This record gives sequence, C-alpha cells and structure tokens, in this order.
Amino acid sequence: MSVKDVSIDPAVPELLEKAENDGLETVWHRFASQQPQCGFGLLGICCRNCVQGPCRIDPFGEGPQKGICGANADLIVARNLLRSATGGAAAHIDHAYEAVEALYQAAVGKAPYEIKDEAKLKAVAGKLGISVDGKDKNTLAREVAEAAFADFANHGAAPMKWLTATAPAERVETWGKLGLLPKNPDREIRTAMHQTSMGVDSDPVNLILATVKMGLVDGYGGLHLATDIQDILFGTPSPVVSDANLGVLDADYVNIIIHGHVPLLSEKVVEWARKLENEAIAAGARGIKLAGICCTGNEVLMRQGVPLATNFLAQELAVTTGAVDAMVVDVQCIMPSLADITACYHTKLITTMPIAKVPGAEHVPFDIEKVDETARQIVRIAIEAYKNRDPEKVRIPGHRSKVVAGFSVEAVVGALAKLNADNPLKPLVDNIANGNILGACGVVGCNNAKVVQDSFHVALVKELLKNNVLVVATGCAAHALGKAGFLTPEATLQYAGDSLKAVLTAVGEAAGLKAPLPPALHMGSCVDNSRIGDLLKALAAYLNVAVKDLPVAASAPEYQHEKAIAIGTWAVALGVFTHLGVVPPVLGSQVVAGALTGETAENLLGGKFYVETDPIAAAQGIIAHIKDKRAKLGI
Ligand code: XCC
Ligand code: SF4
Repeated sequence: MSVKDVSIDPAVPELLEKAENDGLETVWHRFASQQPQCGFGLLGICCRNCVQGPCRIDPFGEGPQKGICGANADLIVARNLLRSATGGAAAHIDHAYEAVEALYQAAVGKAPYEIKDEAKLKAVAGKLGISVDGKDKNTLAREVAEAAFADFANHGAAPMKWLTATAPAERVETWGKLGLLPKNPDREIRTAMHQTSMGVDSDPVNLILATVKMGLVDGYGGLHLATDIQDILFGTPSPVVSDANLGVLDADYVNIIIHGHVPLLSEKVVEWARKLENEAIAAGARGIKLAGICCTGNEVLMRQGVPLATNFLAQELAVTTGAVDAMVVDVQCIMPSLADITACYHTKLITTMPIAKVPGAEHVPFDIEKVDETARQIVRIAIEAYKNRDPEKVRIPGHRSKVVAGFSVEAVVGALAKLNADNPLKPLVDNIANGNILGACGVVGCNNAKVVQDSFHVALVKELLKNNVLVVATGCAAHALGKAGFLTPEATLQYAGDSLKAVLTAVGEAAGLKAPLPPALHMGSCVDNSRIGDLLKALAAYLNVAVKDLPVAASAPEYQHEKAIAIGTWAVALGVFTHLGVVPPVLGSQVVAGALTGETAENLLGGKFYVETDPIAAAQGIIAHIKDKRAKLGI
C-alpha cells in the first residue's frame, strides 16, 4: 500500500517514499488499514466497563437504546469522557510527581541536580505562603517539594494547595460554589475511576461536572506543578534561537533523538552529549547532534536550545533517515511501532522508564540517584551504534527552519518591561484595547492521523495572524509552526496583519532584538499550557476582569491524546472558548455534547468547547468570539 498527501511537512513525502522502499509501514499505512473506523466508538456509545458487555447503543434509535445494565447513551458517553480525562490527568500528574520527587532528592543531596533557578524557587514559595527569609536554596526547595507532597497526602477537605496558590481568585471562588475544587490529585483520580465503574454514577450531568473537576486536577496538580518544579530545577526559559525539522540531523555526526515528555533524564543526556563529544570524534564522527521529538523536545529546546527533529506523526520517519544512532524515549506519545522501524536500521531504541518498555528496545533504567551514569551510558550506546551506521541507508531531508522559542511568562514580561519598566503589561493591554492586537489564541496540542499533518495548525494560524490575532503555541502544535517557519521574526513580516506587525516590531526593537517578535510565541511543552494560564491570569488581573471576559481563545486543531481532553477541559473551566479541530467521541449524546459546547458550560464556567473541522471556519469562529468579548468589554 502507498499513502499520499498525509502531511504538509516537506520532509514527510521524501521519507515516506524511503520507508516504503525499505519495506516499512508507518502510522499512515496503519490508519488506512483501520478504515472505516467503528461508528459506535466514534460516537462514544460503546461501553466495556463491565464483563457483561461490550454493550453498544444504536445511534439511529432502531436497535438497543440501553446497555445490559440499563445504561443509556448519555451515561455511556459521559462515563467514557470522564475516563479519558482521568487518563490524561493521570499522565500529567505522574509526570509532575516525578519532577517533585527529583526536586526533593536534589534538595536533600540525593540526586545530582543543581537547583538552577532560585528566583523561580522563591516566587513559587511565595505563592505557597512559605517564608523564604534566611533559607538556603536547598532548604527552601525541600519545603516547596514537601508542600507539593502535602497535596498528594491531603486527607482533609481543604482544596489542593497548588490550585488555590496559582489559579485566579475569581475562578477559585466560582469553582468552589460549583463544588468542583479538587483536594488530593491521587484521590480525585481514584474517585473518578470508581465513579465511572459499573453501577455507580448514572447521572450524566454529575459525570460532566466530575470531568470539569478532573480538568482542574490536570491543570494544577499536573500542568502547573510540573512547570513550576521543572523551572526551579532546570531554569525558567528565556528566548533561544534554534532549528526545526529533520534537516537538523547531520550525517557526519552521532545523532541522538530524545523523545517523550519528562525532561529529568533528557536534561542529563544533553549535558553528557556535550561532555562526551571527544569520544564521538574518536569514533570517527565530527561530534554529537541532539534533536527532540514531542514534548521532551520542547523542554530541551526551551531551556537548552536543542533543535526540534519533528512532531508526533513523523516520529517513525525520523528513524527511516537511517541517520539516528539512538532514539531515547521516556513516557507518553511513543509509538509502539518504533521497535519495528529501528530493527531495520542500526538505530538503538532506548527505553528508560519502568512504565514504558518496548519489546525489542534496550532498557536503560532511569535511576534518579545515578542519573549521570545513566545519561553517560546512553550517549555511549549511541556512539557505539554510530560505528554500525550504514551510509547507504542514510537519507536526511534537507528541510529545516529557524525557530525562536523560550517564551515563558517571565520572558514575555521581561521583553515588555523594556517598553514600560514599571508597568510591563501596559503596552500589551493598551495595544489590545486600541485594537492593534485584536486578541490572542493559544494554538496547542498534537498531531492526529485523522488530519493532514500540521495542515490545520498552519492554516488556522495564518488566518488568525492575518486578522491581527496574536498566537501562542505549545506541544506538537508549536513543532508544526516551527517547521512551517512561523516562529521567526520573518513570519511577522510575512503573515501578521498590519497593526499586529507594527506592535511586534516595536516590542522587538525595544527589547533589543533588532527584529520583530515572532507572531507565534513558543511557550513550551504541553504541561507548559500552565504558562498560557498564568499569562491570562496576569492580563485579567491587570484589567480587573475575569479570564472569561478576555478577548482570547484556545485551539487544539489536531489533538489525539487523552491528555488533550484533560487540558481542554481545564481551559474551558478557566473560562476560555476552546476550539477542537477533531470531533471528540461525544456525539452519541445530545446531553453531553450540548452541555460542553452550549450555554450550560458557558453559564457555569464562562468557557465552552467549539468543534469545527475546517480551519478557515474555525478561525472565523474564534475571531467572532474575540470580537464579541471585545464588544462586551467596550473596546
Ligand atoms: Fe500531543 Fe501534547 Fe503528544 Fe504531541 S507530545 S502528540 S500529547 S502534543 Ni506533548
Ligand atoms: Fe454494558 Fe452496563 Fe456493563 Fe457497560 S456497564 S458493559 S453498559 S452492562
């Protein structure tokens, strides 16, 4: 079978052809083999929550309308949705917890990480109400880690501290009135699994509210916690210039790809790749090149300037270049098929986490106390593998685009402070108020085989920029924009509407960049969506309005993961109008689909989901929403 027109990334067709010639199948071949996909599954109306099932509801109303236990379509859809959001939140919370453990171990001298960002440590401690006076950084770091652990050991009725310390006060009050404040993230996940098990909750509305609560668990116990702790450990990102796309690989070098989500090991791999450069040279290479895939890629781009190899859908094709000596993976979004692909080349697939093993891969366990040894071993495995590389099998596509990344909130405020040191947000808000910037949209999330890779991200962003909507990006969306050249000053000149262009040029000049700010600001990995939340919180506070009143929106054009469902629900709970470019599996229930996309969500939370599978129509919907919010603010 041959697949065509599956991506707008120019590297993809070149490597797909190579993959087919090398006798390999990819995600797109398997996607084609799966067609047509199950209609019950697409609508969310199949249930396997007990062993009497599977049960499915006839969407046309002719066959069964109830499962064996009596569950109807509304219940099945609502239960499935909560389970998805819970799966996503569990992934983020497990990630955040690992980071907290690392901070604690570093603070007590058991893990070889130096706490890099004392300013962030103090800022986080301050939010938590921990006094910083006279404490050395290790003592303070231990206390911050203990505060995080306390959320996970919260057996009382008080809400999660990380939420009350970091979410907007107006939201905490709103969520509190709705009874949605989560207590202990682990307990909420357990409760949700219980609530959705056979014969517990049969009220779809109650399940939808629990899903919103799970969004908050994700937003604060996952995203915000992970970002805060990783910044403390590894540094808060600041603007950095690098490159994106598979052209960053180099046939003359040992090439190591780091892929996954948790940067605890990859930070060390970066360090050891730099330290062992000589060994690579001794092996006949000119040195070592690192490149990232998915959110581990975003993490090491933001803090270390490591280039992006590619995003989710092209991870297999990275290996088919024949030039990757080791692909090191941690957790999440790692295709099980990678082992089949690496088996055809000299490439070593290295798994590192106890919960993410792949048959056929080499497992080098991540052990926090010995992380230096682990990282050194991994780099040496790559150097050894390089010696077995077959030059005949190497084909590196020539495509690479410059990217400017590293836009943490601290960095954005820092750049704006060059315009107004006393009141950094004023220039931004003034330009929103006078209409030079129409509004802002967070374009986030994955690739999904149902969408031509990167096409929705790029078409949507083009249209938004043309209409003077500033874009911020994370996740694989940011990779897509990077590969397509949208994360550069040149993109401002090429794509931004006139008034947006003028503002970004003025800010860039004032910040001493001698060029405009990019029109799409790369704010990090998927957990770094917390940064977007913080920016919204700061803007709302400055204007003395609620987040739900701001002329902003979010969009996950090509999302695939359960994590995206959790993040999207958090965004809606925050009061954000949240576009989805792929239809979520809820259309089997009017009650669920209606509540999430209609007045119920909007009245209770101020935000709602908006599903639109055409990028231009989606941009228009987002712009209409932004204009509506502007009108309500009287600007
Ligand atoms: Fe989605 Fe998160 Fe995975 Fe990319 S990596 S496919 S979750 S966007 Ni974060
Ligand atoms: Fe069927 Fe009910 Fe069991 Fe689900 S929980 S599989 S609907 S009997």
